Amino acid sequence: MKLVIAVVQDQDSNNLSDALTKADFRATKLASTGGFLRSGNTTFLIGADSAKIPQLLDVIRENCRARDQLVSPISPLGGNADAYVPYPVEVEVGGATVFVLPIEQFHHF
Ligand code: 2BA
Repeated sequence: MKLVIAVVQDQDSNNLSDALTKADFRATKLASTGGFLRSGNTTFLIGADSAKIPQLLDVIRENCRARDQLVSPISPLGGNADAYVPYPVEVEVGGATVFVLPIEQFHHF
């Protein structure tokens, strides 16, 4: 068994929830915040049989798409202004950031 942790954009989280339920995967959704953009995203915890991980990755891939997002830089209060970029910068936020971890034990009481 594996634990899959998937960080996805909020816009994709409902579609992904529906698709996971349809494909018979069980998941927990957590509200999270990206460390770089400091805006909301959604983290899914999904426990699944090792043999079903390729299918699970397909479901995530099919329901999460990359988007460009503008980042407004924070002005350097008292810091070094030399490297400060005063205009918004566009970054591509991925479809999904996925970690697959081994599970030592699983209990469901
Ligand atoms: P954020 O940290 O808000 O990052 C949003 C997007 O900003 C990233 O998209 C990436 O394109 C860009 N970015 C992040 N850090 C950067 C940096 N130091 N310099 C330049 N650009 C940077 P994604 O890579 O698709 O990541 C989407 C979200 O997935 C992240 O939101 C974060 O919440 C999570 N994430 C990504 N990599 C992670 C990791 N190694 N560990 C934990 N969470 C991660």
